[in-house]
Amino acid sequence: MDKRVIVHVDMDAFFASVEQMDNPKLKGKPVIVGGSGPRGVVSTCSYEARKYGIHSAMPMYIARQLCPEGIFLPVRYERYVEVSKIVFQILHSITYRVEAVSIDEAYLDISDIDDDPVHIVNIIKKRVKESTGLTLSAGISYNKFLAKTASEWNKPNGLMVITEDMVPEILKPLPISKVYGIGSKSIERLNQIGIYTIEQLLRLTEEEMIYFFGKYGIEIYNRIRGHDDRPVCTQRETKSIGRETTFDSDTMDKTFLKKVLSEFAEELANSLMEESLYAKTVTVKIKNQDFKTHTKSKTLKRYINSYKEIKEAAFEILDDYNIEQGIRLIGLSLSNFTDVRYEQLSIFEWEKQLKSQKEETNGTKE
Ligand code: TTP
Ligand code: MG
Repeated sequence: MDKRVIVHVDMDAFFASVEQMDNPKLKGKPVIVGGSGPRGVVSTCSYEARKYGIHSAMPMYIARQLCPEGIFLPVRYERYVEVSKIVFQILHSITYRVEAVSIDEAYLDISDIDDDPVHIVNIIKKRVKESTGLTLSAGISYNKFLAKTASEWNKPNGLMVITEDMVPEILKPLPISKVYGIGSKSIERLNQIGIYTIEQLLRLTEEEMIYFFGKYGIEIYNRIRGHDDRPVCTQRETKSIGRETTFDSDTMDKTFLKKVLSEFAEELANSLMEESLYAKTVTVKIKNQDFKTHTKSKTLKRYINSYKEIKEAAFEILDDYNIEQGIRLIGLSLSNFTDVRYEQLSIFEWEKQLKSQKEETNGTKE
């Protein structure tokens, strides 16, 4: 197999950075985001606060003791989701091969993009900075484990490449906790026999690895030697997405039903865009006065993702439906997905576009 090009990106001090962006007075200050109750813990804190020894999962009262002058803020999860969506849209504009690991972390497989990976990552960083004001750290390598190791290398705002010739030397000093697949129980057992670093772990034989890690032994044995075949999973768990509503009173009014369907179509189109998916099957669900449910589906010749196309397919289904009694509920759903690229601009086109946007903005300011 040809060597892959895998990128791992992770936003820096994510929740705290969003707070600092939304309130610039907080920039450069120790900001701690977390639970406010008596048993609240730190979700995260700004790099300024990390200097005081504060970190995620630490009880808030300890953080207050360590840094009384710190700015302690509650978690505004919805706001972070909003920002996360913008970041993921940028990632999806580069490739559809994006695996979301968490709200602020993703893997990208850019093996099929014929461009310098560092250039691509710099474009991602630049775009994220321009759209959200935030920085991220990125790692580039030929598998997931090494890409993640690289992104953690020089946070914040880091960019690190791990090439084959750097392995395993670069991994040797790292603590065993950095190896994906080694849980806290195994760490404890290994520490007990004096193994703390990857360098020490590299001395174990395959049999010994199996003894410590069971069926994952060989996987971990290979991983610390720079072999990791885990794919970047873009596969959707989602089999269908849909919206439905029950009316206060039953209706036979087609114009009204179409209005409801077009609202649903708009929401569903947005969801597809966010996840860079296309759908091929459109289904309208109707529950009648007599509580009988009818579902009518239409599988199209091609994959669609726009509001207009979804709406038109939904209207066609409704037009074919003979309304004989009052309708209690109507729903619209999409299934049969593919994650083909959606109108992906090449990186160069995209840079051109950014440049012209900038010129336009500059122009209007003058
Ligand atoms: P992380 O990426 O682990 O942390 P971070 O982005 O704050 O900092 P870093 O620069 O080291 O990447 O987690 C992302 C967000 O998830 C983080 O901003 C807050 C949230 N989070 C919790 O709520 N609890 C936790 O224990 C951790 C680790 C994270
Ligand atoms: Mg992060």
